Amino acid sequence: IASSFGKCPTLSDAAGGGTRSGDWWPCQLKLDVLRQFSPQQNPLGADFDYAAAFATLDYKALKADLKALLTQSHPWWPADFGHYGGLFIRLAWHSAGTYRAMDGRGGGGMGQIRFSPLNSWPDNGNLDKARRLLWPIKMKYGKAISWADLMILAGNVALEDMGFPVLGFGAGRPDTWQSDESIYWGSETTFVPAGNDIRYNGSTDYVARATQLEKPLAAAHMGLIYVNPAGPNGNGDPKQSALDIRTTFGRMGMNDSETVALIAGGHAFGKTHGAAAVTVGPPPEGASIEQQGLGWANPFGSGNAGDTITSGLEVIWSRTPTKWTNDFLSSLFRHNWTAVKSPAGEVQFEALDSALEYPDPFNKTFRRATMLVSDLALREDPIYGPIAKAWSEDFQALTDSFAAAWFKLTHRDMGPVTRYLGPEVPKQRFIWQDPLPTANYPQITEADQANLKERILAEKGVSISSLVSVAWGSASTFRGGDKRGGANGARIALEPQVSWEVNNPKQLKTLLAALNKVKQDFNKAQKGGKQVSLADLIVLGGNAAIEKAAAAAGHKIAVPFTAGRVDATQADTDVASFELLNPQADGFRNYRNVSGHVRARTEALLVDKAQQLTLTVPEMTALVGGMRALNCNHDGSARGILTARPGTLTNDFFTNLLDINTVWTTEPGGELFTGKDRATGAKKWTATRADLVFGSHAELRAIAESYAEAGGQQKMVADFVAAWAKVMNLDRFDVK
Ligand code: HEB
Repeated sequence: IASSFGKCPTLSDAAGGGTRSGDWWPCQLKLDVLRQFSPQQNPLGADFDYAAAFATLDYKALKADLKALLTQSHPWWPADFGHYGGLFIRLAWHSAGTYRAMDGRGGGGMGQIRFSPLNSWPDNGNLDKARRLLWPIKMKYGKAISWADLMILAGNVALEDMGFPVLGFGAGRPDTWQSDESIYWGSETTFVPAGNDIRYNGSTDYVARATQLEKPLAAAHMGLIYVNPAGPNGNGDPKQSALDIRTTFGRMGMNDSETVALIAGGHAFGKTHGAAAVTVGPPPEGASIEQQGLGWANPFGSGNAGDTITSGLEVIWSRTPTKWTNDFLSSLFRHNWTAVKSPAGEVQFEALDSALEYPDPFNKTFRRATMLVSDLALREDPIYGPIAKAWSEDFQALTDSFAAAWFKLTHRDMGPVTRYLGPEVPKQRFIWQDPLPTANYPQITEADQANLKERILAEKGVSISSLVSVAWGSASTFRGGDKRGGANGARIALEPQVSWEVNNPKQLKTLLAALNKVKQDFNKAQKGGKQVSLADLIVLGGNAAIEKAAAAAGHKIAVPFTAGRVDATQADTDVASFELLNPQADGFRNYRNVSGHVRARTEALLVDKAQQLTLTVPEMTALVGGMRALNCNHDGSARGILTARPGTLTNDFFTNLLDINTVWTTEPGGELFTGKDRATGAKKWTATRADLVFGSHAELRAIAESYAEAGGQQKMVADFVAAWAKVMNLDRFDVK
């Protein structure tokens, strides 16, 4: 693959063919990630409201249809053991399992497994068949159920039908209609198992490297959901497999017992497929047109049923592969295991001491017990071992742990519980949901808001730039990937955010003290029980400052505000998990953590942050211009503050950046720049890459021009305010 990598053998002179801009200049800053999922691309319409469509769904009927499908074996893809349960659990798990806690991207929340590269990852082999089996049901219920929800629900119904007590199901995953190109899946140009693992810097020291997996990746190889089932690079070593499992499951936010629960729970069902040493056809994305989106055509025997080749491993874990029992774990500890080869030649384990009592899926014969190398990891690892052993003798404990871990796995990327839909949302709240209290008191009125804004601006030690910086710091932790973060909860006043360098803790604490005073005074004075939260005051303070700064530039504007935010408690805030929201860089506040990410360029990190904030290219541009005008650098530095009147909402950043009379030179390191007067050589400005990119990148410069030219000032203020209000409300899933 490597020599032809990136090249299509069929030349095209149509529809985007030929040598493109990105081929000539592959290092160009890529803005495309900010142009994804535009409403115009949604065939259901720009105004499609999934929650409203879901409300019309006959949920019971849908579940009954899914249940019936499980045991209706279709001859084109017959069900193992007469039950598709294992296949659908694997579909749900592989949908959700790409989630990475570090950047919140991946996961099942957008139905991305339908698109490349995921639809064609080697690890997702034959899940195309699982989706085709679901198609008649999707077709029947139409837009009332998204693919993203349907794939997870199918796993849940499969578990229920096989006797497992799931905790519940929250729907609410609207579909996307294209591949999400914002996700960094790694830099390798080959899929597992041929990987030259760039993510491990090429290291084959499987002990040392396990903890050094490139961030934010959560898979051991390109093309895998987590780890190679046959051990690191297929080396057959269960103990080393455990190290990879710990790192990768840890990267998705699972601890040791959650990890054991997930693997032991999942592999209680179904089987693996490696009937013969035959190479299957290309995956869906590389398959020929007449295959209609199916891939991995299997030339062996019937090509399906007992002749199926998926992973190339041939394992039956349990004597009861279609029932929830403890047979997987009890078998794991009951038997002695010997390394053998699957019919396809892959390393796996077999219990030579086992009776022939593990059922063949089709021919009514029985086999000996078998396990994957990665399953043996649960027995041989010194931490997993005791957990798994205890559960092998305590079925209830395994059941409870798997139920909780499965619910977390499948809902982790959905954000606040206010996004969950449907009749099966569990009442129980979990710390990983970043819980918020409910506001059961009357909200502040518009008159209150006006008074509060005046009060805030009158506080001692409060400045325009501190108000705007703190409101930005509060709201801009939001990540579109998993909908975590945001201004609601005022977690910027709690650990760890209150101590983050990017938040300028000293300035932050001063401002929080002032806002808390305003909060107390207001709430004490209320007779009708009305209250204001710190979270609302932080946003209101930012808005007040922007209105004042716009007025100073001659613009009378009102920044939209929606009250109703609440204040979280420290006890409801998982510090380690929130630390993952600490930005590597925040170009909007000219911040870059130099000890953090080493490879990405500063301007790429700005675009990455803008993508998390679901911004368009013009929104990102207007926000940077405005934040510079408002003097909002995290450290109060003058970098990129290209204005003689900082704290006034002007378009000065753009007019001065585009001024031909300034000549820019690089400081050593390539991160900082000095702007001098072309004629006199006098030093005028300093700036970072997150500033100068708006003059150097042709498309960004084009937008910068639109803010610098005649009428640009007006436009800049309007666009800044709209984008600002959008960011402040990114997490307000509680508001219709
Ligand atoms: Fe699994 C299957 C691996 C985890 C669930 N897996 C499977 C297979 C393999 C695996 C290789 C086979 C495929 C074929 O077909 O061939 N896993 C694995 C690994 C891991 C896992 C390596 C990590 C360690 N799983 C898991 C989890 C879950 C699961 C976590 C859930 C929860 N799986 C599963 C199922 C199945 C599988 C259910 C079966 C499917 C059927 O039956 O089809």
